Amino acid sequence: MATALKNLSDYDIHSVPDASNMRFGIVVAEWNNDITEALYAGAEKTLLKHGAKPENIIKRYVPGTFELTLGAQLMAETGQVDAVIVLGTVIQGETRHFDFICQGVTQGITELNIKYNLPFIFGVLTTNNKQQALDRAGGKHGNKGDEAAVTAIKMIDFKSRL
Ligand code: DLZ
Repeated sequence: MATALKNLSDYDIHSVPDASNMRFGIVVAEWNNDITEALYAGAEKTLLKHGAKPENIIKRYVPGTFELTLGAQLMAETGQVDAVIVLGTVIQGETRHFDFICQGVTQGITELNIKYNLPFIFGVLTTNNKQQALDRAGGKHGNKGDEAAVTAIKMIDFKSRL
């Protein structure tokens, strides 16, 4: 998503289905937790805005973004959710660790989408610095958590209509 052109929190409210009967699992990485909590706040607020019931939103933590894949798989295997949202923030450091984490989680979440009959939504920020992450976690470019929540609702609805 080209955030320079699009605010992550802007969407057509009328295009989002009612979420009152949907169940969501949200897996949050503890690394950069000030940012990932802001992503969660955005996602939760957006789900509730579209009718999701608080008791149908399950939140769990994993240590870092690299662990989001297994966390999401374990969440899916509970059978208690219709979609899993993963929220993480990877900030470029001095080593290539950034590349390996980003590659690992991207591939991992992609594989889960294919392996399970369930939407896994990629709410992971991958930025050059902390300010870019803050800008996308409720700052001037909106909140990636909002975008992830809307995508989860739309994908559950998509599946239910097939
Ligand atoms: C080790 C590491 C580093 C350097 N940076 C981040 C980061 O920016 N964001 C994040 O979510 N996690 C980071 N981690 C932790 C890894 O995701 C993972 O938890 C560890 O490598 C242990 O598997």
